[in-house]
Amino acid sequence: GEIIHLEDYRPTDFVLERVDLTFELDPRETKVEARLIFHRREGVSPDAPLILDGDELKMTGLLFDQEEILAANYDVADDSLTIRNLPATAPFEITITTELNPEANTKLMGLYRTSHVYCTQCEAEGFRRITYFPDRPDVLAVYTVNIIADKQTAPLLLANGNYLGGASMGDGRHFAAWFDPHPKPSYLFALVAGDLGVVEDTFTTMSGRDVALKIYVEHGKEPRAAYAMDALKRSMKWDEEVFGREYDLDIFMIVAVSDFNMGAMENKGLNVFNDKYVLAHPETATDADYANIEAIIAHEYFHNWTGNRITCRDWFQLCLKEGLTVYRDHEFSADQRSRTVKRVAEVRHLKAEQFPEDAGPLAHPVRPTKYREINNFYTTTVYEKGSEVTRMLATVLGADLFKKGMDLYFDRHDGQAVTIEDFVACFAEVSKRDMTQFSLWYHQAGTPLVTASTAYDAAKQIFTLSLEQMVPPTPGQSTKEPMHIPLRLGLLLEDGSEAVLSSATGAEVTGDVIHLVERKQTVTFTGIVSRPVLSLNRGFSAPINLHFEQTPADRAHIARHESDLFARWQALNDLALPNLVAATAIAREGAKAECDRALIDALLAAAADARLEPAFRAQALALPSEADVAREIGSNNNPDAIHAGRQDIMTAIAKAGRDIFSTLADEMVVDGPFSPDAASAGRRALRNTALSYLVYAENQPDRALDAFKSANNMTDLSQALTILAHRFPDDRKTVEALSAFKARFGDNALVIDKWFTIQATIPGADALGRVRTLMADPLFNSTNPNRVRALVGTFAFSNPTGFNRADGEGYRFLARQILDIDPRNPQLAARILTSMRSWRSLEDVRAEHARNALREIAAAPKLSVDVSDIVERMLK
Ligand code: HT7
Ligand code: ZN
Repeated sequence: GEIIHLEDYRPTDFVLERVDLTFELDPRETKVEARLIFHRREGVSPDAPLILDGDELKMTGLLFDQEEILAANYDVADDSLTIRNLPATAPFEITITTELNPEANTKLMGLYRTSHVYCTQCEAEGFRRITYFPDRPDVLAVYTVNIIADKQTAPLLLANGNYLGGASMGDGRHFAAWFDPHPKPSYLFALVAGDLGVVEDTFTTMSGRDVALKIYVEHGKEPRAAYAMDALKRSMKWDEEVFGREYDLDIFMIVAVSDFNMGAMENKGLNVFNDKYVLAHPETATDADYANIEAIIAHEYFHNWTGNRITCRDWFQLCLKEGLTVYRDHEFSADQRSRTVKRVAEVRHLKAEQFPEDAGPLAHPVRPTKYREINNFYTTTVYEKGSEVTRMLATVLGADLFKKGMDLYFDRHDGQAVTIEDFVACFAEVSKRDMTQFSLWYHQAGTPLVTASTAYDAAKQIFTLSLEQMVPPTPGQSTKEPMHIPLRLGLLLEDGSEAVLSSATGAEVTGDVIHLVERKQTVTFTGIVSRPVLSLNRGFSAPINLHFEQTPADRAHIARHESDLFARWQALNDLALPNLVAATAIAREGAKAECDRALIDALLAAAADARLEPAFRAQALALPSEADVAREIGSNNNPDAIHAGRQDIMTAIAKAGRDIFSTLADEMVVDGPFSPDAASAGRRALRNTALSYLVYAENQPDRALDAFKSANNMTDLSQALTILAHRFPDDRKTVEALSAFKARFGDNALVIDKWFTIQATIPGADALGRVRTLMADPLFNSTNPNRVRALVGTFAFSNPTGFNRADGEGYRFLARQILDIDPRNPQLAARILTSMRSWRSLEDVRAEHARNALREIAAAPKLSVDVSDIVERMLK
């Protein structure tokens, strides 16, 4: 695992023209023949050898133009194949035969087996585990794929592109041939074979072409794919309407598999999904599951244009496809559901996941310049911050120019493998703006801190806003340049109206956006008739930390009167955080915390405001999480104190709002058959939030138990069980509810994952014992990534008090788990290990234990590059 640098990029010496693959599938002895047609790139030395990538390959044949190659003319190693003395100009064919053992492939990269289905995962560097190949995204070729397999066990043979034909072979086997006319990089290759059920539909594109849509799932689960199919059709329509993008093959297929390292994969015409993001039924899927399915189906579909038609020149450009595609799926969900509620959820997620990454040892730019293991760069920085940067591009340019820039990008770069610079150049060109400073968002890591202060001169009717930005140092980047930070704002006047911002000096102001471009900038607004309340960073227009001392009264004013509803949520959040921080300090002293009346009043006003949609009210009532509080405190953290303080505040709000919550619990009952639509989901969310507060107020389990017994959908059922388990873990009623749930859903792995997760997140020092017991449960399976994430992953990521036990046992447990998982599935091990990314912000005793656990991992023999890369960066 040596370090790869962006500056070392150069194109390949040989151009790949065509790829012909033949797979003879067998669970343990699969034969792959790859026929590759190359020619030497113009200007490349005639001595230059052809060097192909490989990974754990066994080669059984090698031909040059169908003739055997002299041993002197090639070198084969585990990770590369070098062929010398190749033609100077003429095209030539290399035929490589390899033998694979799909069943033994536990890394889930390359060709593997999952529940008797053959499937592939090639991003980022999995194709080299199938055959020797120039396995990099800037090598685009047209593929023909022949698949031969046992007809009985693999009646279904799928690959990218359009179906050419197939037939029986007389020996119990059959074959199918596929042709993908769109040149693609190897990471988008896919093959699936097995015995699956299918849901079929069609979509007529905007130019009138019919596209066959197929979703393949385990037999018997077809009805559970109906929602995914609906989401797919809506995605296809939306991409036509909003981005003008039409689908480009005769068929679009999705296959759901139960062993998968990530959410899903956008292989050309043949997406492969973690079944968690396809299968849904009211009795087994929560509203959050439905929303995730919709978002991920859309995300992978949108990749067809942002990722597949236009792909990345190299893996440093990963955000070119991921950040942009996340932005597109966010916009899709915002259009399909409630824009404000979606934005709140996005910002919550960004702050919970990306901000800690950007503030810790794993911080890296959205467009990194070096990596040891590319799998470790599928990060929330590349994805979510990458999406925010795209959003800012739209904010800086305005909707029309952003659209023009996107159109130019699609037009100019279709069929190419390009860079972030190519992307940004399209927007510079259409807007005639110099985007150099803006591009720092791609290159400088760290969350900028913006400090704001204000002054109002009533006599002159002048309002001054002073802004200062600071980008904190991050690994490898000690000093930073000032960034271009687009801040949307509103000046709310006493009478509830808003000041017009047209007369600003000291900064460029377009509409309600201030462009902060200097380290320090003072903006003056004239004609402001009364002291305004400043609402800054509306809609979270920039992914920054904002430091602005604002009175609780002003925050409450925003929470009540802002026309931007996101800003109202933000104000409630800003009101709550200081209370939670203060409560932590008090809890640390062993005392009980009080809650400010201003916070209680503002929260309850939002809760009772029938003009606000229920989903928004639920978000308003959801206090910042314990992790949010830890981030706000920043250092010397004691998770037990944070937890205790937050419980006190929750209880205070619950007691004060008892009547309101009781009314909401009655009012928000959703009648009629279950529907996953956003409005119904919002009512369920508000009702369950109200229930949770009522249980805090009452401090006894009966209400949650009733909800558990009367629930007729998975959202209500799992929420009730969560309340019971988290608040009364040892109560007999909880124990009974947990075993009733297990008995009812024991045959549904995705639901049992919820059962694991609910118990893995029960707060307190006993959590570890519970997790250990659950690992011994027959329903647990340490080779299935979903199971491991549901139990071990959520314990480490989402149980702050349980995982960060003062005696360090949580960290020692995780270290052992990482070392156990790593040899089987390094990607999974490395990802779960990132749960320790904020270890330095803990108080000394805990940090010391965490460091020791990390050192134990680092010292282990035979670590994967994945894990060693993460652990070394975390200890640096
Ligand atoms: N582009 C896909 C990334 C992905 C992946 C990466 C590494 C290892 C396994 C993987 N499975 C999927 C998913 C996406 O962003 O759409
Ligand atoms: Zn993606």
